[in-house]
Amino acid sequence: MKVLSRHTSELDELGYTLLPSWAPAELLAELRATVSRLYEIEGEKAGSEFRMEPGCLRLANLVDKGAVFERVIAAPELLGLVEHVIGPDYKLSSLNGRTALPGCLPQPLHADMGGVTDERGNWVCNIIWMLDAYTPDNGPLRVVPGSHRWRRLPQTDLADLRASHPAEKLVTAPAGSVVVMNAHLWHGGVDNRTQGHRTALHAFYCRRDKPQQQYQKQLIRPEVQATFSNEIRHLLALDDPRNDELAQSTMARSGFLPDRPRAF
Ligand SMILES: O=C(O)CCC(=O)C(=O)O
Repeated sequence: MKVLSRHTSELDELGYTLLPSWAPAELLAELRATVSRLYEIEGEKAGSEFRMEPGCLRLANLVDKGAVFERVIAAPELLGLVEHVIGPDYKLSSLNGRTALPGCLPQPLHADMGGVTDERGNWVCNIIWMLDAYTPDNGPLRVVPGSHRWRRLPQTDLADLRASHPAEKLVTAPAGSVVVMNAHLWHGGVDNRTQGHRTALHAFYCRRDKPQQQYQKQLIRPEVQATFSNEIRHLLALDDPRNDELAQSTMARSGFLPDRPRAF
């Protein structure tokens, strides 16, 4: 898969790369409409298949909830960047939505799944799709460039979530932009100091020898699974006995929210 060398160098050096205004307008509009509809339908239960987060709305298990999300998880250029980070042996770990509500607190800096690189290297990659613009005030992403190579996790003072890391940078960009991130990078959403909502999708991938954050085979309804192409089935590890075994034996992990046993 052909990917731009600027993005691959940024992923190597900084641990993330921004693709400004990347999503076509019609896709962005459909994603925004679908996410709003899901929040309305799911109400207080939104996000409950995985985690709730104070000050935010969340959605989980999105591949089950609209064919439009297949375009998010399987965009060829973006998968080329996932492959650059993790190698060719990757699968989707989860697809979630997250809306930072007015007044929400910053997330602690974290690495996704609480993971550092292992003897085979990187094993997590996250793609953030900005359905709203990320501005300095509405709860954008902060990152600590280069921290994906440090092989340790941030020590966060939970009593002072607003404390900034001396090397952190805010990632801001127009709606429709996409950030591809080596998810060992120290990162987190910051506080939303505006009156507006700020929504993003997180398409999260992991190496195939690691457990999925959300066990897609059990979460996605059989009638939806029946519509998938072979490519999507492979990406979701629906026919992969090793993935079934991994799902039996692990906790559902986020990176900063407490671990809990898998309910599914
Ligand atoms: O919503 C964002 O921009 C970042 C959120 C994040 O890092 C997370 O939920 O792990």
